[in-house]
Amino acid sequence: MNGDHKLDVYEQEKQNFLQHFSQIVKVLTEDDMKCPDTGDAIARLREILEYNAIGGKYQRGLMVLVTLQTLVEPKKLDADSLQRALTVGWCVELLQAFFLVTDDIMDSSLIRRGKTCWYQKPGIGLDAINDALLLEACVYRLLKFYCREQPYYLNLIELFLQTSYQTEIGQTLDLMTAPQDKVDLGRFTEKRYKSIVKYKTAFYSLYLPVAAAMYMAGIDEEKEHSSAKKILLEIGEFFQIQDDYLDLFGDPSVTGKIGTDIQDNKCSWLVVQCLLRASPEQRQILQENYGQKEAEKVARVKALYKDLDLPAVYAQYEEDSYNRLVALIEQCAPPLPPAIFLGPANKLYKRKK
Ligand code: GPP
Ligand code: MG
Ligand code: MG
Ligand code: MG
Repeated sequence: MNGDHKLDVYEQEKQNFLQHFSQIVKVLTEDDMKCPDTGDAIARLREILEYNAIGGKYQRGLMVLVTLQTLVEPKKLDADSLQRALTVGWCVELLQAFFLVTDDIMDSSLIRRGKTCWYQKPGIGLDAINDALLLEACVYRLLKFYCREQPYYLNLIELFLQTSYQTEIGQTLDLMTAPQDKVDLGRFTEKRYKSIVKYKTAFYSLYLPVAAAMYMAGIDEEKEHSSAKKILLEIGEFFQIQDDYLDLFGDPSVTGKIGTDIQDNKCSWLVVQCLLRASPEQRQILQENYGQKEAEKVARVKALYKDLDLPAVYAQYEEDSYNRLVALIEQCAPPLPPAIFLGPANKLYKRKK
């Protein structure tokens, strides 16, 4: 079900996608020549791009390209359209880099994509906030440079702006539900969980890349976008549940990051599931150990999750969720090709990073 036996179009396109990055950097740093007074800043921008946009899985960026190739027959995709699809894919990656640089500050994370988080680098610190703002600005500079003349230009700008707003609202919910030094287990409900992940993750990770490709293919009807959104937000919810599971049970050498959800008092899928199953005594253990940085306390919470068989609960959830998703795609995809949803779904389920 994870597509291992099929030709993986994502893997096939990855080289192509990565090769386009040097052109992206070139376009974004060209002012260097014309405007010598900002040269130092542009040199730093290059460094920010190379450190923070590279090293991930590029799934969101590739999704733009792969979706467009599914929606438009190859002979109608000329070289310029492909360049634009690669660029819009990089815009999604840069928006994500903007989110991650700031998210790591807010979550006090140490490692991202197997490297020190940008704000943790000596001499960077909170200047990383401005660096993140530059990454965001690059999204709109690229859209203008490559897509200004396209009929879908305004749709793309509005999509990126709207998605940023939704993600920031989601991050607000995430942070407000995880106050420092105040563990209130009553906040960690399934309902609150679903709202957080829909906004902080699902819009930007799934709907944004597919919707961008739909607009580029000339599909701009509300009806098609709302069915796509329905399916993609479902995949997005699963994607964050997986992220929460891997935060604690993933292998950092594979995920490239070290989990912080227990320490940060986060409304993680694991704590919500734990509360649904905990006895009063177990709830008390959670109350005493959650949301604190001491390693023994984190280990105590992890042991409790294992006592409650949460890894098995997760495996069962993954299976059920995939089956529900396939049914939803059958029901809601037409007239859009189901492949634009099955591709991302098959790429994400059973992932380990
Ligand atoms: C994932 O949360 C959500 C984001 C990275 C969006 C952040 C949004 C901002 C507006 C900054 P996470 O903290 O679980 O991700 P990770 O596990 O990768 O740190
Ligand atoms: Mg984080
Ligand atoms: Mg976070
Ligand atoms: Mg996480």
